Amino acid sequence: MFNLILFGPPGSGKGTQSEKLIVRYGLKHLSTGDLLRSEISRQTALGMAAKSFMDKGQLVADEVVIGMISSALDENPQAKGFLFDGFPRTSTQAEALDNLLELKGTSIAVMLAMDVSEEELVKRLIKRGETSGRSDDVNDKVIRARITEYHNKTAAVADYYQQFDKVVIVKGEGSIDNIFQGLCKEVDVRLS
Ligand code: B4P
Repeated sequence: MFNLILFGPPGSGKGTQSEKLIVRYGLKHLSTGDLLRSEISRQTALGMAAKSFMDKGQLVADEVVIGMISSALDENPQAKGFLFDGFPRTSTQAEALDNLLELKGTSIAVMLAMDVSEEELVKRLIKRGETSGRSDDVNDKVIRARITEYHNKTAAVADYYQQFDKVVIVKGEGSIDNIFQGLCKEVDVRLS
């Protein structure tokens, strides 16, 4: 199995690049943001509880997202590998993921961390908010809160994988295709 984490702050392009990477490498895409939005649109109890955090730009509780990922791993026993998008976002989530993968006899091959300036992140998210209907993209205050959550809780996840020498920083600004080529280069070295 080849398991990859696509890492970066909100708006760094994780969702955008994941769509392209799963097609190229045949990986199963697991986005906790997408899974949570699907729960919200189906108005499940989990979705309604998550929405109150997401609307404020805060992270959803670790147990909730770890439970979702655990179920998704069990539901895809035939996958040739997973692309984790937006997960793990805390050190607790990272440790839980390692344990879940170990139970399946596999591990994370690499974390590709997308580097994008804060100014560019805010610009992209405000632009997406004009058309996406996403409640967490519409105002500057919530966008800034998401970036603060990233610095306070998520950035440390890169340190966690750094101790195992699994982090590669990739340029996240420029054209979508150029960024994709940079990501593929890193995947290809590890697959060959
Ligand atoms: P996510 O759904 O993970 O979304 P994101 O961080 O906002 O965006 P992403 O980086 O995927 O950006 P995208 O490609 O869309 O999280 C949403 C919320 O869910 C979180 O705030 C949190 O509350 C909750 N959540 C999710 N996972 C969680 C977890 N594990 N634990 C706890 N809570 C969790 O790109 C953004 C925009 O930029 C798009 O409009 C795109 O078109 C544009 N763009 C992309 N690449 C570009 C480029 N190269 N140039 C210009 N624009 C570009």
